[in-house]
Amino acid sequence: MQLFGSLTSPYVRHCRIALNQGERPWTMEIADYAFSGANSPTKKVPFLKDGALLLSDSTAILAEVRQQQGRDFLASTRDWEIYCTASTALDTAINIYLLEQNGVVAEHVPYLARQADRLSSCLDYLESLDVGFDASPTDAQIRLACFLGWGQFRRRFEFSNHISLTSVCNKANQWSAFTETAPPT
Ligand SMILES: N[C@@H](CCC(=O)N[C@@H](CS)C(=O)NCC(=O)O)C(=O)O
Repeated sequence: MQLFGSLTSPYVRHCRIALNQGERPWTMEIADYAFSGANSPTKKVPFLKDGALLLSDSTAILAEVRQQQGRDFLASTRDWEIYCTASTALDTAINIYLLEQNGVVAEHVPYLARQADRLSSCLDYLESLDVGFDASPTDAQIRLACFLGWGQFRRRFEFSNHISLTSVCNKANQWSAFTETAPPT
């Protein structure tokens, strides 16, 4: 089983955590922009190859990995809501980041102002859900921690005034499966 991606991607990080929790051997293959563009239909990372099987989105990868492990992926509607909201916030933050790297300034584009608003309202909403971070965290909690960790790593957004989100981050940073997959500094 081969996971293709970068060591800085929060989606790849979530998949690495899940794969490390299982027994099956797997390898991490570093894929740059050009490689993912040529080898994945989504032109994104992560993607996974397992024999003839190709999975090109972290959610499909996680569903498959958890099924192979005999574990729940997202066991409740509340878990889905947390996972999807954290993923939307992450997509939004990364979209703004990549556009800025390409010279697009958010204030000059109305849709990007909406994206910035979306990121802010998702942070407030996730705070209100009081998600927590268990000793054996759910994939909803892991996704939220990967999102917040990426925001801190890239200094893309601030949530120190969000008590519940700060607590998720602090607890995740005491979990070895999370710290072992931290982006390289
Ligand atoms: N929905 C995808 C999102 C993956 C994603 O956005 N990956 C970023 C890296 S963190 C990427 O490869 N972006 C390249 C691009 O947008 O061209 C998933 O969950 O796997």
